[in-house]
Amino acid sequence: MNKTIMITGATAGFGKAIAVRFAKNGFNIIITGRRKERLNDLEKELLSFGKIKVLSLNFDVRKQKDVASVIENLPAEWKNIDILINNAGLAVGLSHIDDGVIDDWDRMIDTNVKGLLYVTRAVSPLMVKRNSGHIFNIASIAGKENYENGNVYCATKSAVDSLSRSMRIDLLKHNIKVTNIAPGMAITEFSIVRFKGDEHKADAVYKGFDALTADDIADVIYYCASLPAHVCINDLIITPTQQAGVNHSFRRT
Ligand code: NDP
Ligand code: 8X3
Repeated sequence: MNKTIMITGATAGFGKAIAVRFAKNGFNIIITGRRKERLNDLEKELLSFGKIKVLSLNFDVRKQKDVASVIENLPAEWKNIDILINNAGLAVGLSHIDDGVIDDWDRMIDTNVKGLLYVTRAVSPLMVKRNSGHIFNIASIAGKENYENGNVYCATKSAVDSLSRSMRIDLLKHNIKVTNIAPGMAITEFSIVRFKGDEHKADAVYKGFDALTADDIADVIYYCASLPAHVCINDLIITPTQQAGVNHSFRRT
């Protein structure tokens, strides 16, 4: 029988690449996100890979009641979630703390921290019930180190790191693995979102630089998910070869 993976934020970037990687390897996939059209297109693409099932769930992780209701109302056959990828997240803006944009702060905290908690609160009891599961939290190197103007984004990703450690402790007796993934710079829609649609600024982030791709992260996650039942990778930092931390990158001129 196929295993089931649920991925938050599957309409772009890491989430989409993870969905494709697992679909090609015979998993049934639950894809989620706010952009319905993109979910529809991805559902078609995933189904084209063969004998798998795909369920699209259109919701905003910041809306706790919606998250709870969508998971509670899952058809029985979809309640056996083997892997949850808490991936939906974003950075919005770059500014010093004394000049921060409150709405940007709220969006990051509500999505990256509270949204991840709402989804985990809804899905983890299904795993506890089955005494089995694997939760991946997509954190960031920005949660391990801080950079100027990154204040609130860095704080949300430090919170994800911390929650991964707590989840591992709390879910230990239920045989649930928790893996924290901390990528460095990767080309996705991340910078376009951070710069609120300014593609020129977004492109400059990756100039002279071989950034990670979403497929690189999907490969790493697939590897972690493929290990024997008694092996759990707790925390992984993955950077491009040209990056040694949030403040140390080598760029070709
Ligand atoms: P993208 O912008 O390409 O994808 C982000 C995904 O998150 C989209 O599918 C988006 O879907 C979803 N999302 C955002 N807000 C919400 C919401 N409120 N409710 C539901 N879904 C939401 O970025 P990445 O793939 O790069 O980012 C994925 C994760 O990786 C994020 O947590 C990010 O912080 C983290 N990360 C990214 C790095 C990078 O350099 N790219 C490095 C380290 C970590 P939709 O808009 O349709 O809702
Ligand atoms: C994204 C990585 O360094 O751009 O989480 O903040 S960074």
